[in-house]
Amino acid sequence: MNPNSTAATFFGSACVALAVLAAHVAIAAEPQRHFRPDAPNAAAYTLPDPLVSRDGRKITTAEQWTHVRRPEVLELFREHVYGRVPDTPYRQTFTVVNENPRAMNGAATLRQIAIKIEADGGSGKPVTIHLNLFVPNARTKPAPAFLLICNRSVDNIDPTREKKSEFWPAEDGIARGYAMAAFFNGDVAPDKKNSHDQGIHGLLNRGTPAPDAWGTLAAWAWGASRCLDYLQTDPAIAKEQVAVIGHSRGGKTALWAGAEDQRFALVCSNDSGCGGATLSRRKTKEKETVTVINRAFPHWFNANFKAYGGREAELPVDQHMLMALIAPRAVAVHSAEQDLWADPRGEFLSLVHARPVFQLFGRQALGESPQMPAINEPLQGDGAQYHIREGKHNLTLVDWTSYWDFADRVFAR
Ligand code: GTR
Repeated sequence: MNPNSTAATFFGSACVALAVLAAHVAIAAEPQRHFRPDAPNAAAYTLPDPLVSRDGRKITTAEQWTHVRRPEVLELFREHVYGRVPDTPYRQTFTVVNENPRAMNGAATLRQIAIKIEADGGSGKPVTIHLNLFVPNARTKPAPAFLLICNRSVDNIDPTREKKSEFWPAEDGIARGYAMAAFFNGDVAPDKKNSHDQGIHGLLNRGTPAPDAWGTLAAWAWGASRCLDYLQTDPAIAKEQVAVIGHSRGGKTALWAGAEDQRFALVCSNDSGCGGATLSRRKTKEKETVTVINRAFPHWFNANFKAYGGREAELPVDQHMLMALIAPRAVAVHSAEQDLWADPRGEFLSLVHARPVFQLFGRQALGESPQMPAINEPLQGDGAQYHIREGKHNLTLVDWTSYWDFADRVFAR
């Protein structure tokens, strides 16, 4: 038996079976909801136990998790999935290029910040991340903030607010008392194959990338951390209360950013699917697989990850361990009913199976043997939230509202 698999995983499978059964019962009572909680052909699988170290030791305390197992799991994800950030030294400057204290009819202050990254020694093309930030003017203390990793066009994060989109409903966030920050992922690295000589890869990579060198998701996550570097210097922002949020490929990125950078207090994944919230080992005929994602988007992950298409059982990690890396901070996983490509149930189960790690910190995550909630009824737990919205693959105001509701609780507002 794989030393990373334990009896706990059989218990886990039993929970899965129970949860599946329970969810089917719920659906039978609500035939108008056409969501199928589980694809009928999900094959059996066994997850690695987050609480057994590589040398077979059982992890029983928060301290052991923090000092032994967490660094090990983080390294496993770097080595086998997302890749390692190079240690090339760089310099970073923040320039406020535009400021408007009366934005949004006086409701907010807009700051546009150019975050310029240069390699030490000055070689290579500098990278500039354009951070847009609205801070609520009606506040008595520094505001908690949401940082969106925008993987759609820059129109979605328009600082002039001539164009508005649900993808970044900045006015609504301001009305809720949250600072709203966003950057375009393409500022950090282009979303295209064979781009290891471009963007931040071009600036910081030295020589041919190693099999464990950072992929594009890791580069975007690194960019989110540079935005957080700025946010932590801005006196209008509560620096211990910054959430990172992303949709789809941006959601995968948000989760990895939250794993790599423990300064993010809340991590919000939206429809992140394969390589994000959903379990790689869980297979259904509708969902994206490791083989498919590596073929379509080889640049997102490191070269080592390519070996795991069709061999997911050999991965030393699965995505519940990515959720676990966020503990004891808060994580919200959102899915959409029709987005079977992202595998809502697999996204839910990742959170369920991360619970033992949250429990080391006295947090209950989604609670004991939780059932997948009904459509549009967020399941708010202790340090974790799961929400499945009706509709398609998208980031909508319904999602944002639920993230803000959860953040109100996390930040005790
Ligand atoms: C899809 C991809 C998904 C998801 C999505 C997106 O084509 O297969 O993994 O990331 O793109 O980012 O919108």
